Amino acid sequence: MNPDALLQALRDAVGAANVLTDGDLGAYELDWRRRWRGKALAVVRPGSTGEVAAVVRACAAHGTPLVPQGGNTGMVGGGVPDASGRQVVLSLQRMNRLRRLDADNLTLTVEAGAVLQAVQQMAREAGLWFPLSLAAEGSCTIGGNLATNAGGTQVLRFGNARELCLGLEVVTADGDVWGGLSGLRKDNTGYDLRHLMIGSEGTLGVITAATLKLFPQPAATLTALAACGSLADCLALLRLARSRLDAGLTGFEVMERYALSLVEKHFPALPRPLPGAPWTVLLELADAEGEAPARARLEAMLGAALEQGLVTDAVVAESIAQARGLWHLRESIPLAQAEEGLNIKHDISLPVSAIPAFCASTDAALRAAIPGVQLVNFGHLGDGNLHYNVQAPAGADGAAFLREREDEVNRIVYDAVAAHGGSFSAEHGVGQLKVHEMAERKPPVALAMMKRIKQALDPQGLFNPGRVL
Ligand code: FAD
Ligand code: 2HG
Ligand code: ZN
Repeated sequence: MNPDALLQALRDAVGAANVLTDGDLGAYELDWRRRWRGKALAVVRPGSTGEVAAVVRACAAHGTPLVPQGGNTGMVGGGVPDASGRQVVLSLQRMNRLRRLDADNLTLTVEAGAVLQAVQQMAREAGLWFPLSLAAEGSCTIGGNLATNAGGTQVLRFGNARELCLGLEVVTADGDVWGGLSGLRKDNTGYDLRHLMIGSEGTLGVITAATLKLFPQPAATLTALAACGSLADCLALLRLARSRLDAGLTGFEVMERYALSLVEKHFPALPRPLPGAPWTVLLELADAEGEAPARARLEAMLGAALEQGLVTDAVVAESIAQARGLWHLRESIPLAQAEEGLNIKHDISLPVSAIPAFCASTDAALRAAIPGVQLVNFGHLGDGNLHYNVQAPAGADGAAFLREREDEVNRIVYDAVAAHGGSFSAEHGVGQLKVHEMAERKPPVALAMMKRIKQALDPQGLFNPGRVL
């Protein structure tokens, strides 16, 4: 590689002002959790698909790897460069335009760097709804959401980002543009390249635009908080909510007491209804019938749960502001953890029925191995997805704990996940965090097929090397 010649080719491709090499590149080089700090040769900010293709061709000609990056909110270190100083960060942030909104087709076509919240707003302005929602929505991009197949809080009803995408535009490792921006709901013409790209974490191509599914806005959305004595009771409440609210149930989140105590510690101004419960459930109901019947159904369901002893107390938000406050509590957990310091993250999925037994035995195994260990357990119970994060004993340094105990803790947690038929990555992806788990725990035949796909689509290893596989 001749760095000067490459930098000149990149300047020719996107204009000198959009090739950053000097000054503080920290925002592009350090991940959201502050766990991985890399060093980029340059950060390139193309403004169009043609410019992305030109950047890819320039990097290919110089044998220089590219790391696609959206909002840099990923949890697994997939969007930051390594420490070599030889990788180029390809930031999609300037590509954030709305291309087309087709209200009859219920689709929205948008560039990959559009921030998720802006995409939601574009849909809302047309009287429609894009339901993908997660706490990072103010800064994550739709390209990053699709590259990681993000989950979030509405998966129960609408599925992961994958289910919300009908078409993609992608720049390939040859610098070609695949124009797959279909708004079709049916198209069985060979292999589904869209689904291959979604969840590939920037290792197979650069997503430059997407056609997304929209939905009618619900007539009413209601949010409730319920206090439960145990995880088994949360599960019984989920069963009841599903049977009484059916497809209206859009969110079912759980938070263990310690997770909420971190929010209380770091954000003491947030109102905290139902304090002290061992487990707190956040439920959301989106209903086409309207506010009054929806409220009646939700209150009747919670009343039945109280009678059956599944919940000890519950509140239904009376206003949009109150509902936002309840969600704010839940969405502050990742931020409160970040304030507390590094912990050992596990984004796991299990059959929902296996979750209480998994937690009982794994909590006990961890407490036996590490006296005083603290568990930050919360997540999307309705999807069988827990954020089962392991934090150092009180007073111990988080970074040192991570360094010294991560392998041991991961073995305990991931062996238990496997024994219960679960997955070591539910929604955050593999990135650089779980490459070891992929090699060790993914079936060899699946790994071999993935490696062949990677080799076929990116023979030079240009896109995000060392990530995922
Ligand atoms: P980045 O972090 O920039 O990149 C993520 C990965 O995608 C990298 O491997 C990168 O190379 C690749 N990539 C990015 N853009 C492109 C592109 N255009 N083409 C090809 N590859 C690309 N995740 C969930 O699933 N559910 C949650 O509930 C959730 N909550 C979160 C809450 C907080 C507070 C935070 C900080 C993160 C949360 N996340 C969650 C993780 C993260 O927000 C998501 O993974 C998000 O989808 C990443 O989007 P991004 O634009 O920030 O991607
Ligand atoms: C969430 O659901 C995110 O809030 C973050 O996926 C999870 O902080 C985490 O471990
Ligand atoms: Zn999550």
